[in-house]
Amino acid sequence: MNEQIKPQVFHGACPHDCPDTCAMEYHVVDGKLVDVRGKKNHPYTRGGLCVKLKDFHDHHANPDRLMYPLRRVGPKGSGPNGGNTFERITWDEAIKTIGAKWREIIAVHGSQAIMPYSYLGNMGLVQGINSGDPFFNRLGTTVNEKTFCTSGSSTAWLMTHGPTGGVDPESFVHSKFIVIWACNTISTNLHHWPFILEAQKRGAKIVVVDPYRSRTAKGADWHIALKPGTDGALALGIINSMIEQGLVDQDYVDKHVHGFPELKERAADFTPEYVERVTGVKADDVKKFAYEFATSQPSAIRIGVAIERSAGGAQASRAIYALPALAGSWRHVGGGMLQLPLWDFPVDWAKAARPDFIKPGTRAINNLRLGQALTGEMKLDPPIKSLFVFCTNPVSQSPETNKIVQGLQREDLFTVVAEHFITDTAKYADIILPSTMAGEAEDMMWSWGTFYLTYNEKAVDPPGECKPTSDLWRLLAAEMGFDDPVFKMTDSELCAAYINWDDPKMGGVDMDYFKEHGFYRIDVGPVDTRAPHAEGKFPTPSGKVEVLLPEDTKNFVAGPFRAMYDGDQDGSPVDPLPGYVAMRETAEADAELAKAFPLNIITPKSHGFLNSCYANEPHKIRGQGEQFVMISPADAETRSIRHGDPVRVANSRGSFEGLARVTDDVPPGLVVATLGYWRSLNRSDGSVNSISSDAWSGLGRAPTYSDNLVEVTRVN
Ligand SMILES: Nc1nc2c(c(=O)[nH]1)N[C@H]1C(S)=C(S)[C@@H](COP(=O)(O)OP(=O)(O)OC[C@H]3O[C@@H](n4cnc5c(=O)[nH]c(N)nc54)[C@H](O)[C@@H]3O)O[C@H]1N2
Ligand SMILES: Nc1nc2c(c(=O)[nH]1)N[C@H]1C(S)=C(S)[C@@H](COP(=O)(O)OP(=O)(O)OC[C@H]3O[C@@H](n4cnc5c(=O)[nH]c(N)nc54)[C@H](O)[C@@H]3O)O[C@H]1N2
Ligand code: SF4
Ligand SMILES: [Mo]
Repeated sequence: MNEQIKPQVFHGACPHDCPDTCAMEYHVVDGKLVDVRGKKNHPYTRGGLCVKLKDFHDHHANPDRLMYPLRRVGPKGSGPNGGNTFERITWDEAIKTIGAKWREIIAVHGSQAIMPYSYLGNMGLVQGINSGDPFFNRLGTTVNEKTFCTSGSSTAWLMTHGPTGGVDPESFVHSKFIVIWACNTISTNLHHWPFILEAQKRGAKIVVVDPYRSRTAKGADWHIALKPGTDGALALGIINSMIEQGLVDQDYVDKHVHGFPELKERAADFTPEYVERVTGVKADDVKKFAYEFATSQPSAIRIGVAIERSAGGAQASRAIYALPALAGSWRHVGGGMLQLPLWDFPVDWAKAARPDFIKPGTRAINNLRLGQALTGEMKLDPPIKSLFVFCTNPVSQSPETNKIVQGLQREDLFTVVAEHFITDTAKYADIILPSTMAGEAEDMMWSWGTFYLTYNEKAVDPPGECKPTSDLWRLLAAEMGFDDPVFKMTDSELCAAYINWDDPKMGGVDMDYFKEHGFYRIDVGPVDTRAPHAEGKFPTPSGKVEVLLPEDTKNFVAGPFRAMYDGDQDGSPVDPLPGYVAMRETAEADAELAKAFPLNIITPKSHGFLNSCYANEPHKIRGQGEQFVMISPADAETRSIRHGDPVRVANSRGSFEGLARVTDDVPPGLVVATLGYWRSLNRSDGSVNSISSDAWSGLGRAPTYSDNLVEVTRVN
């Protein structure tokens, strides 16, 4: 950057699906984005961005970026890598083509034959995941139920604690015993780490519960390496041991926990010895954890998303959520549980997603079942004839991607993808629409990892013919003849409209405050004195932590991301108590399957990518390394695999290839391959989601990414 010229500085908010929601600065010279930095005066970001975003301005200028609308020419599959061939068209042609095609489909099949498909590729209220809901709900399309992430954890949380954020991540500096449970903080929640280290400096012990030695496990004082998917048994074992050792804060439990006697009975079977057999964690360690967690107050748990990714994930979450209440941790500043601060945000989700536009009886299709929906495996009347994808890349990120690819290749499917790049998904589109990046459009960012609401200014004009997502809905609404006021609002007006300014948590600030300061910490109480449940006050029907649910509680799917839609809830009965549910794919459940595919695989986030973003940039791939498969020395030896060998990971759903990393960071029986790599850029046309299953994990219809068996072989 030329230091001579003083840049113009604009407020930025990282748009990614990341708990940190960094406050940024866009530096602009002569209308060009020359630098993007972390905001120094932000108490959480503290001036630093992560390795993914440290050259965000270059990302905006990536020469591979989509600049113009494209239309497919020739038959499907006639382009590179089995994708389509495209030619440039105008926006006018693109919108008219979409309108004409949709009118045709609606005339024959009805509007539910069209399905939007989006996720948190952009989290913004104006440009992100839910931004299309008002338009698609008005059009009467199938509702896209979104449960990629945290739906199991959130369903369990709402059942147990009600809609409140829990411990402030910044209050962790006051904790004395910090448990990071199924979270790889150093890679996925980087800006929380300094608060944890500060607590450590003040005497706290850091414990990581993770099946393999992640970066974060390596940085902890104590790594508890349990078998994946056995968290429910471990948590119930800790409860059992707390009771046996007389460590329960009975006064807190009597006042603020509903169902303790029943939970005690449930936990009775989970003796430390039994738990050792199930989880692989030594009985003495279970007892030690129970003792230290209960006596080192304040104790706090940071739960990660990965907890929900196996059959019993949400049931395990409920058991973990009980721990701070039994230990009385909630009494203290920095004690309790951090799930998602998002529940406290004064966002008007109903205004943002307009569920009132949904006609009664409209169906919902879950985003993890895209392959089934497109291939006809899911019986649908009408079938899906058009798919509109934005802010997500299902061919990389959804389970059972071979099935999705098969569906996307249907000649009779009209697919539109709004994107930055020709991704693994976009390459199968009929129409591709070029989208703006964060510095090019105005937005308002909530957070699922901090209590800051962050404003994102438009710093530069979009390059080429890129348009903000919000423009899509204006253009398409005009094309489809909708004149509801929401489709005529500017981005500034939408930013303002989606916030409940009268909520006391907004502290009387207004849009002008954001334009001046860029961010605002919602008023949930000061970091250094905040103990939201010292006196109970849980926002549940009983006002208590509900470890025991009313008998008639039904499975429901939680979270604002599912379009606030209540028409298609599951309704299946729920175990009134937390519990341990074994994984779906195990030797016990299916000996034949386990014989063919003896290894369990987990596919956590890559350090150097943000989901599938950046995984097409050569320098980012160099930093992260090509797709690798971590395998234990014992499992490598029996398969004649040496460090660095190309290997194939396969099961009946598909396969992918990567380089073996033989390491005792993973225990025998387990392999680890991180997520995000594009299948088209991998050694073979496959990724970690070629082998994953589209089975739900139970409560909240969460995915089962950690609950899959595979075999690994050397590729000659
Ligand atoms: N660098 C980077 N950061 C990211 C993302 C990214 O792609 N890259 N993605 C963002 C998104 S969308 C999300 S949801 C968050 C997720 O962030 P995290 O919650 O940290 O999720 P993961 O990295 O998938 O998994 C965290 C850890 O859980 C472990 N794990 C897997 N299965 C189990 C299990 O059954 N039990 C236990 N106890 N542990 C298990 C994994 O080994 C891993 O080390 O990260 C966000 N931040
Ligand atoms: N095996 C396995 N699979 C997983 C997971 C796992 O742990 N293991 N994790 C799951 C989780 S937690 C999640 S959250 C999902 C995430 O899945 P996705 O949300 O699909 O993940 P991203 O790769 O971030 O996809 C975002 C896409 O949106 C595009 N995009 C970004 N901003 C914009 C914008 O403003 N406009 C438009 N039009 N496009 C934009 C990006 O270019 C990118 O291609 O993946 C899930 N898949
Ligand atoms: S991806 Fe996360 S850590 Fe990186 S800049 Fe964005 S919010 Fe911050
Ligand atoms: Mo996620």
